[in-house]
Amino acid sequence: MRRYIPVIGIAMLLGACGAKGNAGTSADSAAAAAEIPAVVAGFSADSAYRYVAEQVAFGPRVPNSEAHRRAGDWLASRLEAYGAEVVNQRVTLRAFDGTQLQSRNILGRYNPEASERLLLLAHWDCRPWADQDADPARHSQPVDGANDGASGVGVLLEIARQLSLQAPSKGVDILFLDAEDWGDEGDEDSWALGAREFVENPPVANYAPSEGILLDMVGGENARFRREYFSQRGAPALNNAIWSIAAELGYSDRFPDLPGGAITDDHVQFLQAGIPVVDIIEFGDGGGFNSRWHTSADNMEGISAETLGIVGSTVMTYLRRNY
Ligand code: AHN
Ligand code: ZN
Repeated sequence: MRRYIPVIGIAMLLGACGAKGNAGTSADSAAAAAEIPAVVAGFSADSAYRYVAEQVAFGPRVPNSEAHRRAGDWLASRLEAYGAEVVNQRVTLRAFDGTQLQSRNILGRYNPEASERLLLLAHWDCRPWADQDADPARHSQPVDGANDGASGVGVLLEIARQLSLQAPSKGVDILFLDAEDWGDEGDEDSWALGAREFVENPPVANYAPSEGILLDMVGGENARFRREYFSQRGAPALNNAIWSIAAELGYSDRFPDLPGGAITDDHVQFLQAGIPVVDIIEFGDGGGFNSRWHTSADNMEGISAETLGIVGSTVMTYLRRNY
């Protein structure tokens, strides 16, 4: 657990501000609810769970592997089947250890001409090493990435299916990023290579989403999602709106209004480019990730349809109300 910085002092201050903002927002929406019925967004937790299982069934989606190639084709074909216009960004990226990663960012677009756009994203690659495993013999083996990778993508595939049933009125982009997890614990810049490439060389001309939501490790049993530090600092309005919807839906126990860690993840690349993107990522009471993280136990046994449903319903409700 070395890659988030304990910023408890500052983060607690932000948490206090966030709580104030939230109180105002819930009062406003309670008043509005008396006049217009709240949007109840459709989202199937069981469907999201199946999309996680289907990814895991390919085997570890480690760049340069056959499982990775086949899963990439499957993800693009799913987005197409759900009515998105798909753009593939294929690029060779150099990892910190010199490995050339045959990478593929997969973008699925709804209403591509709309200027107001919500970007939903998750990484789809798997870490090649279970280097947090208690058994050193397993450190050289890849992870299944059921939670770390497949969970966020599974929720987004279900959102794509929902959009095929009811099209959004504005723009929505679903982005599956590659080469997030081939990183070095001691080097912040070695992670999120796919996100860096996408932000620096977008595969779509003049690409400028209004805002975005990153899902990372959103399938753990009984998972808690605290307000991630960079998200709250760089995109407070969006973060407040998401935590407020979660509370409204009755999920305050899973989305506690508490500061989380400062996590180097795909969203940081977007924040640095001035695009407000928040990270919904498990950060528990013990102050860290799921205990299966980067271990051989990050498999389907650790995946909860209930958690996928809580996160999916929260994001889907935000989407339906605003896009
Ligand atoms: C950390 O290692 C703190 N990582 C956030 C990026 C990540 C890795 N997400 C999933 N795996
Ligand atoms: Zn990881």
